Amino acid sequence: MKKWMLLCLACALLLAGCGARDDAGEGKNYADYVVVGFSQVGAESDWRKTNTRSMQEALSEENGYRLIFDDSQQKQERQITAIRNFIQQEVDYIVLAPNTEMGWTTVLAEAKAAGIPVIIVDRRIDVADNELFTCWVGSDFRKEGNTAVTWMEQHFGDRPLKIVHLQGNIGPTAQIGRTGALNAGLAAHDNWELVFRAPGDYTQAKGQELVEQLIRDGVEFNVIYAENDNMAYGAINALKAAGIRPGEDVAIISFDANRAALQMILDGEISLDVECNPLQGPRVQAVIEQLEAGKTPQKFTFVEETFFDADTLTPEIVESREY
Ligand code: GYE
Repeated sequence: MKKWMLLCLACALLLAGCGARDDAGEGKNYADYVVVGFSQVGAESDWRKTNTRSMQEALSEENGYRLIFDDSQQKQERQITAIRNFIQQEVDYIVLAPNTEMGWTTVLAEAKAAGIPVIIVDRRIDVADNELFTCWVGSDFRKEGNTAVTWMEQHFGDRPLKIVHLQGNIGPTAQIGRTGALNAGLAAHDNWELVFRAPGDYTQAKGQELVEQLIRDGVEFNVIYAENDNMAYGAINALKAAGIRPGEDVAIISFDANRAALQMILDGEISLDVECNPLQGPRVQAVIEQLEAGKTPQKFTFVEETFFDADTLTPEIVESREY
């Protein structure tokens, strides 16, 4: 082997050795990072996947974090197990996107006893003692639902509505708020009739299945109120397969406002999409930075949200949409 080749080989071995020096990489030790355990609901929707990505990007090694990610597959028991694992691993912070509101007291008391701050994101938790968590960052789901109901009042007027309601899984704040608003709308309007309601668990497959079944059963309807975009996509597929025109024969009301759904507004298939902002990573990062600096973050922070329909949406907005 030539001299320069030997030199290169020696350098390569040296570099490989450096990389293996510790498992935190780049010569850093675990202690150099802020370690965060994040218990995520699942990967049921595009919103959720964007939310996970936002958290991973903000709490990255480049930014000084070690993120331990756990996907609970929409099961609260799995989230409780994940939190106990985080406590055992002595993480610096726990971030929890709760699947449901109820049932968190015991495990959060364990985190508190271990001295680990808990930041709640997205949906809220219902605990008697709000000192069990440090703060919450998320959306005002009832307001989102109210936005949809007001829009329906203004756009449908006296028209008789036969409404199909696809709910999320039962129990999370997102479902409670969006369902609560529709219930208020139903109670306030004699021309609004609920012809079907069932949980579609926020998934496209379940949304499609439910609407296919309704069509097979011969149920008549002219509005679908889907509590997220993925269920709306499934519903639209089912309608089209049966020769029913979304946006013409049946109006679609949805939540989240992912880019693909906004495109469907431009295409005339979705009538209204109420925005729900999944980009919570930088907000959680800001909260942790405040805590690291010994400051007290605001207890509840609502993210800003809007809505989109054919009157307000432009192709430029769709193109520039981050998710
Ligand atoms: O609307 C839905 C997701 O909690 C805001 O959960 C979130 C909801 C969101 O799966 O797509």
